[in-house]
Amino acid sequence: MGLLKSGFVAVAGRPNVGKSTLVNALCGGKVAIVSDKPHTTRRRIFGIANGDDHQLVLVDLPGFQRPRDTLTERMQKTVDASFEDIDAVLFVGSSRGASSGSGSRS
Ligand SMILES: Nc1nc2c(ncn2[C@@H]2O[C@H](COP(=O)(O)OP(=O)(O)O)[C@@H](O)[C@H]2O)c(=O)[nH]1
Ligand SMILES: [Mg+2]
Repeated sequence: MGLLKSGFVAVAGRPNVGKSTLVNALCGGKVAIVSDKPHTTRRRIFGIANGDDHQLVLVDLPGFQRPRDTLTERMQKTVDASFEDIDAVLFVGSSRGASSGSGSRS
């Protein structure tokens, strides 16, 4: 058996751009809630994607945002702290024409 490569990958980007959808697709099942409401993912969610020679631990995060109340402040702190323990960042951008997701408020 060959060497198994593994690592933690943070899935980051603005709210509502499809981060949770991507995590579910890569993991082959429903790991994270997908919603057209921004701020559905409020905590880190870990999904595992297995391949023949690799295992990715995908960390689905709340979207980047400018904190405007206690909830969004806590969510942004979760995002900031998550970058300390990971090996790579998978940045997800919106393909809907705007530079940020429709859930962007700032
Ligand atoms: N058109 C389109 N919509 C998508 C795509 N990926 C996700 N969505 C929709 O965008 C919304 C937000 O998705 P979600 O994964 O919850 O975004 P998150 O907030 O970044 O985790 C949902 O209504 C999804 O169905 C995509 O590739 N194309
Ligand atoms: Mg999400």
